[in-house]
Amino acid sequence: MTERTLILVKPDGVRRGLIGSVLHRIERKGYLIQKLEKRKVDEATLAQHYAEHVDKPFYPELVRFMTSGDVVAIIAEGENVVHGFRVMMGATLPTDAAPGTIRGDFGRDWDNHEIQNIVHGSDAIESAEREIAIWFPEA
Ligand code: IDP
Ligand code: MG
Repeated sequence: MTERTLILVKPDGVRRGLIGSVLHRIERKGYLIQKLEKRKVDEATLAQHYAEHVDKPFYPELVRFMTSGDVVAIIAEGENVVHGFRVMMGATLPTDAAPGTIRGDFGRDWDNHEIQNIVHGSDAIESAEREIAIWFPEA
């Protein structure tokens, strides 16, 4: 089976009208968009998705940010798409993210404790399958 990854356009990306820009980059890279849905995420789903971060000091801010508006959940498909999308995404901190990456081109620091970095992408094949089961149980 071809590799799949879970991508989220986070609430800042949706609010700023960047859904199309993110989709365009996924498609022009040659990856296939297999599933796509705009929705709100509740705290229980987020706790599953960010299981590795629930005990971190920044988690409350992360919840506030991720529940502040709609997100777009995407399954993208292609050879090496998990690593490939991480490369396209750029570093976690938008100010550090290289120009040419999604976070580097569209992100910046803002005057609060949130890291508003436009997108999420699974960090390994196992995380991708775990996250896909959370967001798209039928897939
Ligand atoms: P990643 O999204 O690049 O994989 P992670 O370290 O896994 O980065 O963190 C997940 C998400 O949690 C980040 O994308 C960011 O939105 C948020 N986050 C990470 N560290 C902090 C922090 O120190 N303060 C606020 N939010 C953070
Ligand atoms: Mg991560």
